[in-house]
Parts: sequence; C-alpha cells; structure tokens
Amino acid sequence: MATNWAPDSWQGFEARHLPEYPDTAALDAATTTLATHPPLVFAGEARALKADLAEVAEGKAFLLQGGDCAESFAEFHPNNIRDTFRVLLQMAVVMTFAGKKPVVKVGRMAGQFAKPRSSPTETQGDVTLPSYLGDNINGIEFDPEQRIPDPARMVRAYSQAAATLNLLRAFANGGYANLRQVHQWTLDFMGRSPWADKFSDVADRIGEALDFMEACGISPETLPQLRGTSFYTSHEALLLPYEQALTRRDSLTGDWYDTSAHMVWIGDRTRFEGSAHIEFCRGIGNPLGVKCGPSLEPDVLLKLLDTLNPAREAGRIVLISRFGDDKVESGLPPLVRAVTREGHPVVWSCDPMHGNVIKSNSGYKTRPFDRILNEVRGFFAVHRAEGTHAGGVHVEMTGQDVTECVGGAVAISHEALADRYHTHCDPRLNAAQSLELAFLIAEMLNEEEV
Ligand code: TYR
Repeated sequence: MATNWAPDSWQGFEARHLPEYPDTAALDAATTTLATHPPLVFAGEARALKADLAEVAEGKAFLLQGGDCAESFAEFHPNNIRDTFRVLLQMAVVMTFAGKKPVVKVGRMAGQFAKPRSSPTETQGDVTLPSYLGDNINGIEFDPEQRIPDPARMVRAYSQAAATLNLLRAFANGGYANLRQVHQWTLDFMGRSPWADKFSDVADRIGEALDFMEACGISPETLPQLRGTSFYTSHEALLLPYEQALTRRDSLTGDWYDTSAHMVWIGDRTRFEGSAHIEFCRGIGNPLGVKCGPSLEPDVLLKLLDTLNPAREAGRIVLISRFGDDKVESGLPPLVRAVTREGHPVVWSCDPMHGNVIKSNSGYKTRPFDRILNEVRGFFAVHRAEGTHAGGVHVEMTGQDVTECVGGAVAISHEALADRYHTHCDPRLNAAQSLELAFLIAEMLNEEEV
C-alpha cells in the first residue's frame, strides 16, 4: 500500500484543470452524498482487469479501449449505450478471430464526463465565458449561468454512470454478447460499408466453428466463455472531488480502490511532476493509464512509473501513447527503450486520436482517418523494431452513424462533416470506421506473430 497517502492527500498538490466551485457548501453537500452512495465497481473486478492486463503486458492478449470522447446528459439513451457496446464487441470479435489473441475489452463509458480544455475561456463575438468542462461540471450551452461549475452535476453523473454500467453488465452476461448472436450485432446503416460484408464472413465462420463444437458436445449453453464476456469501464480521473468521494477501502484486502470505474487514466496535461492527479492515482489499486505525448521525457516517465508502480506489478500500468502520425516513429522509441531497459512491465497502447486533430476548411474540428491508421501502423512498426508487444488501442468512437472524422471506406468528405456532427467535444470514429480499424489491427496482430 502507498505510504503517506490518503484519498484526500492530493489536495496538498498542484491541481490543474479542476473547476473552481463558487458554492463550497454545495460542493460539500454533493461529495458527502456521493460518499454515502454504493461503489460502482467492486475491487475484485479491478483486480481481475489487472490480471487480464498482465496477460497483455506479456504479449499474450490485446487491449481494446474505446468509447465516447465525452459522455453527456443529453445523449443518455439505452440505444446509444447498446450501439457503442455492440461496435466494441464487433471490433473485439474481429481481433480475436483474425488475430488469434484474447481481447481485453474496456469501455470509455459510464463515467467519461470531464474534459481538460486547452483554454479556460471561450469567446464568441465579444462575449467571453468559462469553457465547457464536461457535463459533470458545467453546461455546454454558451450561457453565463450554464457555464458556472455546479457540484450537483456530479451526483447526476454518478447516477447516469450507475445506470449505464448496469446495462453494460446485463449486455455482457445476459445473452446479448452470446457468440451465437454475432450476426445480430451488425447495424443497419453498416450495410453501405465493404467492411460490413467482411464482418458477415467472420460471423459465418464463427457460426460454423460453433456448429462444429456443438456437434462435439460444447455449446454456449454449456460453456459460459461462449455465452458472455468480461467488459470493463474506464475514464480519465480528472475531477478529483468526484473520484475521492468514490474511493473506498476494499473489505477483503484493506487496500484503497477508486470504485468509480475499473480503470482510470491520467491525461497528458495532468501528468507533470508534483501533480495532484498523480498523487491521487498512486494510492488506488486500480489499473492506471498514463497518456504519453511528445513532451514526455524518458527519465520523467521512469520516475512516474516508480511513483505509480513501485512494486512493478504487471497489469498495473497502461502507457497510452498519443504522438500524432508524423511523430510516433521518432517519439515513441526513446520511451519504449527506457521502459524496457528499466524492466517495467507495462502495457503499451496506442491512442491514434488525440495527436491527429485538424481544423477542416469547413470549420469543423476533425481527424483524418488516414492519419489515425498511420499512427496505428507506426505504433506497430516501432514495437516490431524494438521487440516489444504492441499491446492495445485506445479510441474515441461511437456506435452512431456520425460524420466527425473524414475518410474511411464510406468516405466522409470535409463537406459532409456538417451532416451529423454530434460530438460534445472531439471528433469520434463512427461505427463503420471503427470496424475498418479493427480489421486493420487484426492484420497487424497477425504480422506480429511472424
Ligand atoms: N468470453 C470470451 C471473451 O470475453 C469470448 C467471447 C468474446 C464471448 C466476445 C462472447 C463475446 O461476445 O473474450
């Protein structure tokens, strides 16, 4: 257990990207309420994820982490949860089938509300207001009242996360994820994508394999592994008052866990030395992600790993690189070499989204699909050259048919961005683009084996 640590010890450190709540009594009331609410996950589940991630660190499995850029109160709907879940399942099945490796599935769901912003204020015309920071902090409407941080939003976010997680658990183990249903996961609008046909082929072959096994006496009815799946949740541990209120001592081991999700991560903007976010995360037993961008020096990373994982447990740390497609091949190797040299057992995961944002000439923020693919290719190439395992991907995606990232097989043009640009924050891959990415990753996983 971490020494000199308590769930609130982060308060003595420099905290960036946290809101200033004008009404401190309301903040106390909200965190006191949350502290009496049940945990969203059980510590044993976080340990199960750590064990699964240890397999990834050893090169025996692959991590798929994905979901919304930012969840919102307005888009809270069972169909949205189902559609994101089923695209993640499709992606996982493609990678498991073609890549012949188990896939650890972690949703960026049920808690991904808060967003660090590049500027604390937003100006429209001659009006300047505080930036929108995520639905658990303030409102997206460009309105002075809405932009005031409201602590009661944390309680609403908790209940939305609880309901989302409840549905995800039901889908994962209640029959929806049964491998016999694989054909049913195809979404109507995917019909236009050539990758939908490829998926249908994979589904046929899985069906045949299941028929064969059933003839041999093994079926989803007799084997739980075919009937359901493990699905974990994660979000950025940004809003520390919320995370602290949900941090509890595990009754079995006596260790502290942040029970707001199975895994949390520290963003690129909050991983500086002396940060409150690092202080908080070092004391919780959950698996931790650390975003690694171009500004991260190898020796700073090594120090960070010593702080966050002094016992060098495999499965504790996921390093999520986000360089941009033109920088990954030069920026990533020094980090990989340093970590390998020091013998830290980490999962290397690729976030091909955050380094590849451009402003389209149509005015929208977008991410070209080609650049996303290129960064994933570069990531695999680096690990192949270094002899390390390209362990996972971290993507911002949705099961909806949105038009936010340009390109892909159903080519979304710059002009088409306006059609269905629904994101609350950054552009996400749509369902067809997500599936396309999964097939390409499956190919790369196969090449890794050679
Ligand atoms: N149980 C296995 C897993 O979680 C195989 C599986 C995968 C089963 C996806 C169902 C499913 O929907 O990886």
